Amino acid sequence: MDFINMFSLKGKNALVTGASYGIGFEIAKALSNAGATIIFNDVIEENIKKGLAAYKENNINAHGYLFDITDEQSVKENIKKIESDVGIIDILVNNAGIIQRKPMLETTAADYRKIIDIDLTGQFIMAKAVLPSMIKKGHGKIINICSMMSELGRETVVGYASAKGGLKMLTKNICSEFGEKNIQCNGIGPGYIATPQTAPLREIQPDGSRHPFDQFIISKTPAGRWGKPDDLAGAAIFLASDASNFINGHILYVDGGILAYIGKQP
Ligand code: NAP
Ligand code: GCO
Repeated sequence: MDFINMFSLKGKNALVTGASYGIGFEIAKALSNAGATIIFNDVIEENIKKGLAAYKENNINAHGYLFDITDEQSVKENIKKIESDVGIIDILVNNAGIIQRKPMLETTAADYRKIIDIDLTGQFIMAKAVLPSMIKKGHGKIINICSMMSELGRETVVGYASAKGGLKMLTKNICSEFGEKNIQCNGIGPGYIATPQTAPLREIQPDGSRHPFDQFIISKTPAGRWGKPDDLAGAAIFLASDASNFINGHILYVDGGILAYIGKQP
């Protein structure tokens, strides 16, 4: 196989969760550029419409579905529908997720459960729903969107860090259980990426200065900048393609070097 074909996703169906905008949208665009047919979901109908229009603007004929990744029954029904409307899913990107920033002592068990549900249990439910057809077809790629918080802790994100740490292990466990079936499950661990999720951390202060967290992230990132959603495109295409067929259970950090660095010296 020549090296370009190795990265080609022609003839593959890719489902990216929570991909009306943000990181999911950019990953879906990248997979489409590599030849895949794009399917995405969202929990808000209005966002599906906006997502479909945004894909169209980029000349992508995407298929949008309204369902919540935490609702096992609805996930099963929608995967069945996608398989009959579009075909078997060759690539699942578990991208949908939320964050809550609160000190641990103010975080209720209900807050914590909600984050674990959306950022970890939902990914299990999605993987479980697509695996039977992948097994039958004899191949499959699952990419879990992990985080710096799969490796590092920080104040105010206890539920998120617990979920993203768990997602790293869900990745390794799916690899362990289904590697023999020619299914690869890997993760992408984005650094700090400029999206609506991180907008509050970059808000300009009333005196016109940059948010202290914004400055902190720049000083912690050897690249000296926030990531852009399209910085994740190469990693996504690689892990979705045949080029990564013997890579399994790996988390590929795309973080401008954060995890390698102690931070700028004073
Ligand atoms: P975002 O801008 O907040 O987008 C998240 C998407 O997930 C939205 O489309 C959202 O839909 C969807 N979603 C939320 N709950 C859902 C559910 N129950 N079922 C289906 N869809 C749901 O976030 P992002 O920054 O692009 O992040 C995407 C992923 O990357 C997340 O897993 C996040 O944790 C991870 N990540 C982000 C960063 C970063 O710096 N931004 C870094 C590392 C990892 P609605 O808005 O319509 O509800
Ligand atoms: C936060 C951020 C992070 C990032 C990302 C880092 O409040 O610390 O939102 O958690 O979004 O996951 O990789």
